[in-house]
Amino acid sequence: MTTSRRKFIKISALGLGGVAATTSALNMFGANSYLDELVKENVAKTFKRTPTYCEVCFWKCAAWTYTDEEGTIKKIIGNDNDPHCYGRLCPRGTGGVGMYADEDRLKTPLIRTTVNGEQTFREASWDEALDLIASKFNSIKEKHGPEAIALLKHGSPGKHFEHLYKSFGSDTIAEPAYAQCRGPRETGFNLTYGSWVGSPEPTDIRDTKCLVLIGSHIGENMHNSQVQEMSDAIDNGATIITVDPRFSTAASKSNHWLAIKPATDIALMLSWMNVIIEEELYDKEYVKKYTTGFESLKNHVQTFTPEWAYGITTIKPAEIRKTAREMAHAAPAVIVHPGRHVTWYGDDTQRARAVAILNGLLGSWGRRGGFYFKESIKVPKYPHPAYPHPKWGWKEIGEKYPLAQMGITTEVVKASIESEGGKYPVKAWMVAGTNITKSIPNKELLEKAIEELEFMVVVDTMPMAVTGYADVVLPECTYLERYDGIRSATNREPSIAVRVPAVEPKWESKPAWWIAKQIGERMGVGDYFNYNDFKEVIEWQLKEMGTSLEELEKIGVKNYPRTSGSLYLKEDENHTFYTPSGKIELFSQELKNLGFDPMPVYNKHPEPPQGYYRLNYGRAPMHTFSRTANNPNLNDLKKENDLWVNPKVARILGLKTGQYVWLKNQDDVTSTFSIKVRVTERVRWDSVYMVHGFGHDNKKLTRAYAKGINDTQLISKVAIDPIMGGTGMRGNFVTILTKNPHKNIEI
Ligand SMILES: Nc1nc2c(c(=O)[nH]1)N[C@H]1C(S)=C(S)[C@@H](COP(=O)(O)OP(=O)(O)OC[C@H]3O[C@@H](n4cnc5c(=O)[nH]c(N)nc54)[C@H](O)[C@@H]3O)O[C@H]1N2
Ligand SMILES: Nc1nc2c(c(=O)[nH]1)N[C@H]1C(S)=C(S)[C@@H](COP(=O)(O)OP(=O)(O)OC[C@H]3O[C@@H](n4cnc5c(=O)[nH]c(N)nc54)[C@H](O)[C@@H]3O)O[C@H]1N2
Ligand code: SF4
Ligand SMILES: [Mo]
Repeated sequence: MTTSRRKFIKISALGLGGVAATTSALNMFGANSYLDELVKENVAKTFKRTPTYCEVCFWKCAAWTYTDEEGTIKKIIGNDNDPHCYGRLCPRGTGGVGMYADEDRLKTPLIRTTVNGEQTFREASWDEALDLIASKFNSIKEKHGPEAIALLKHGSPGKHFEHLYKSFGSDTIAEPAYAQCRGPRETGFNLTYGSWVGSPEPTDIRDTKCLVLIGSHIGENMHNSQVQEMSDAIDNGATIITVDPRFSTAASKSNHWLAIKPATDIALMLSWMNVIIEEELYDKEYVKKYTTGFESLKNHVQTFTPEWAYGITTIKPAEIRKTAREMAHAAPAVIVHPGRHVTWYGDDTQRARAVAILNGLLGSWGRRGGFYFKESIKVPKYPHPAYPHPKWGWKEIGEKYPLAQMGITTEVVKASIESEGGKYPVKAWMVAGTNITKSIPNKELLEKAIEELEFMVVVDTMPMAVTGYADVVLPECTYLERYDGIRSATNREPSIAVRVPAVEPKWESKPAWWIAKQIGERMGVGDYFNYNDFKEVIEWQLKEMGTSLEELEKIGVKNYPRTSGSLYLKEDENHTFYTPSGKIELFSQELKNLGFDPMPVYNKHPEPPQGYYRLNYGRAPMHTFSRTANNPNLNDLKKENDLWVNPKVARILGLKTGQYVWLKNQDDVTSTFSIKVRVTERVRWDSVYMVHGFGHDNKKLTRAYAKGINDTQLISKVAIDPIMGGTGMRGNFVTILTKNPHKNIEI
């Protein structure tokens, strides 16, 4: 292995070069993102620092915001004591100041109104907007019950509105970060180990000898501490095996890149199990002691030989055997990574089960270099009256999916459409910190639901597409301008971090906690918001935890010693798993009882018709979904997405790198905007690839408008996971148009 840590980390350092060169607030430090101690010291001497945790993605790295005497934010730097970032922010975190600085931000509350027969927004005072929301919510509550008011949320603001909702009696809550993201993996691992994977994943990458990434593109997917630990593992000689139809950044750092045919991963994993069992490479002692169903599994995978899998996956039998042996050789210090965004083809819980079972055979759960036993610390609940009990909520709405463990956004959408005939009619939405029109596919259904709603509120920082559908839009201030809940992190050791405002909120923007309290008071549930400032809540909680806000303002992050026992299983231990059998369930009786396959089975998925290519999508290291596309710092680094096209395809269609094309999918949905072609061997000939989050169609996003294509627009067909209701989004096929299909439309 020749790859050095520096080379790997360069993915982000490169990005930051761009930030430094163009953004005055950041260029003082030159092109180095990962600042050395000297620079940190100098900054500390010159500027005031305020603790925060980053909100540019869900990883929530703890950081310091440095401001000068005028209150200008100069720099955001990772907190050295934080296990999420080890003192280093990713390019997005460093560029987070752009979220604050963006002049396109929402500035005042807005209320939908009609002027000369045309619908538009007018600016409104907070009082007017909040009064309107409270009276609408109260009247819907009276007419249909509080349950009819749904919350779609993501990130920190969601927590405050969740409290508001529970206070007035609604548990109709869902987020795209479940059914469009990690849901299937949580259900798959829960069935197998009796435990969610959770965030951050308790993968012991630092000490691993073999890391297997199945479509998990760490490096482009900037899971900060995982990226850093993976660099260390590479330096320490760990074997990296990447299974991806695309030559990802992770693939480029791998010893083995298995360029799998899309949608066939379960076949590959079944054949790995076949080799591991046939060649008796599994951890016999561990399997005997901790698992149940081994004999059934052995019978099940008997025919799934590498030769069988070759015909399905296009991966050579010798390569399958070799990689299976390498994993077993490294075991138990091996991680078959659970991935995160796993809603691909509708059989995703079963694929997650296959990942979980492989780890079970290799004995990596609860072992050094495999998965550690995570721990967090409980933040005491600020006292408030008991919540009322809703008659129905997310669970009932999603009752078709027996193993859903959180709200299913798409079921909430359906429950909002009368003709879908649901028992649980939803009449109003609050959408907070989630850009659902870009994160939930099937636009037609979404628009139908919104059309039928009696009332819709959006709380965002930016005029994202979703705000265009609202009756009332509320401007939240950014994370740099507010107090927020204490971040209690789950890692090797527990830790907490605080978010303290570094600057005053710009314009009329306000924090979510304040908005929630104002609505709560106007709705008559003020008792649940028994504080004037959220600072009081944090102060009380920190005091209960034996510390103080004063202390946390000095240190930002407080680490606590473990109290739950060892990080790994001990030799003489007899660990009980939280499954019905108390063991790791290779065979799932629970699935069988519900009528599902008790062990994963490979089923063939539809393939692209002639002239069409599978639409594949992923992440770029300098952007988070759609939320950063307009961020002045990050937009500088990447303004638009491009379409990866295999040279073979480019030859047939006569495409050249740099040329703009449009896409049309199998349902005749045509992309509004065009995308720049990038001809590259790094993508298979049967797929095209783009980064998610571009192609914004709101002109108020002055930098991001009309730049690139919105992948979600082309995802009109989905495969629903029958076990937990996840939305499989990778079964859409596109054809490439070289001429503008919207000649009459100005774009
Ligand atoms: N086509 C397609 N769909 C996907 C994905 C994909 O790759 N492709 N990925 C899926 C995955 S993995 C996930 S997790 C989901 C994520 O889906 P979303 O949760 O919708 O994620 P974002 O696009 O980041 O939307 C965040 C929204 O919050 C706003 N925002 C940012 N900060 C704040 C704040 O402090 N306060 C408030 N009130 N608002 C804020 C942003 O402006 C933006 O509108 O999408 C899923 N959907
Ligand atoms: N920079 C950055 N980092 C992020 C985010 C972000 O927006 N920006 N979002 C965060 C969030 S919420 C999430 S959930 C994660 C998502 O990160 P991951 O869990 O890593 O995401 P995926 O989108 O599933 O993975 C995309 C990869 O899967 C490959 N792939 C596509 N089809 C197949 C297939 O059939 N088989 C296999 N084996 N591979 C396939 C693609 O080529 C691509 O390389 O990223 C997180 N980190
Ligand atoms: S990984 Fe990057 S964007 Fe996400 S919280 Fe950490 S610094 Fe922020
Ligand atoms: Mo996600």
